Parts: sequence; structure tokens; C-alpha cells
Amino acid sequence: MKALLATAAVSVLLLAACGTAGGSGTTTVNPNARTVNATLTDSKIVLDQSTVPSGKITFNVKNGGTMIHEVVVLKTDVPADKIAPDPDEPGKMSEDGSQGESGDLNPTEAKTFTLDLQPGNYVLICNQPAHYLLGMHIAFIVK
Ligand SMILES: [Cu+2]
Repeated sequence: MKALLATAAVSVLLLAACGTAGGSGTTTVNPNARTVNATLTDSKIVLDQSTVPSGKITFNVKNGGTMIHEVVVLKTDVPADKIAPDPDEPGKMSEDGSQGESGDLNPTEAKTFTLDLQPGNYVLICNQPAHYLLGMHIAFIVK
């Protein structure tokens, strides 16, 4: 009987631990999470969070690559890897739905910009020629 009680107590503790550990890797929205840290490498965009509440969102963008990069915020329901090419500029993608962008960042440079974002599906891309095709795109959700 004592052993059973001990097991039950451990189970309760484990459940409690799970309850408070929520948030990592889930779509839980932290209402205070209005700052997104974005790191640009030469082949991808890395975000510290990909789901934020609607309203003013501040993007801290850091170029960790070896060439000029940027971040363009597109509001679109198109999947991140299916953005249409720009017919007028080879290697670049259409910026339909653009809400704003960082502008060009030299290697090691960092920039901060703030956008007022409505709920919806977004894709963040780097639109330096061919960079999107190298993998510089990531889905982003505003709830
Ligand atoms: Cu780039």
C-alpha cells in the first residue's frame, strides 16, 4: 500500500512538471512574446519563435552569414517553399503581401524593425537574388 501511494505521488509530480513545461515546440502563444529574434545564415532564416500574438511585433535581425542578407515579411497563405518567382527580376521572388522588411544587412550587421501585424499566415524570406532558392524562407504565424 505504501508503495502504491508513493507511485501515485510521483505520477502527480510528473504531471505537474509536464503542465508547466508547455510552450517549447508547441503553438502556444506567449502574449508577451512581441519580440522575434531572427538570425540569417547563408542558407536559412532562424527564428527564436514562429508564432506571435497580433499587434506590434519587433524583429531583431542579425546577419550571421558571409554576404548581404535581408528579411522581407510577407502575409500569405502560400506555403513557405511555394512563393511565386518575380517575373521581372530573375532569382527574386514576388513580394506580394509584403508588410515590411529589414533592408539590406552586411555580414555581422544587426537591425531592428517593428511591424503592426494582423492575424494570419506569413512567410519570412530573404530576397537577395537566389537566396530564397537556397532556402532562406520560413513560415511565421500571427494569432
Ligand atoms: Cu540572403
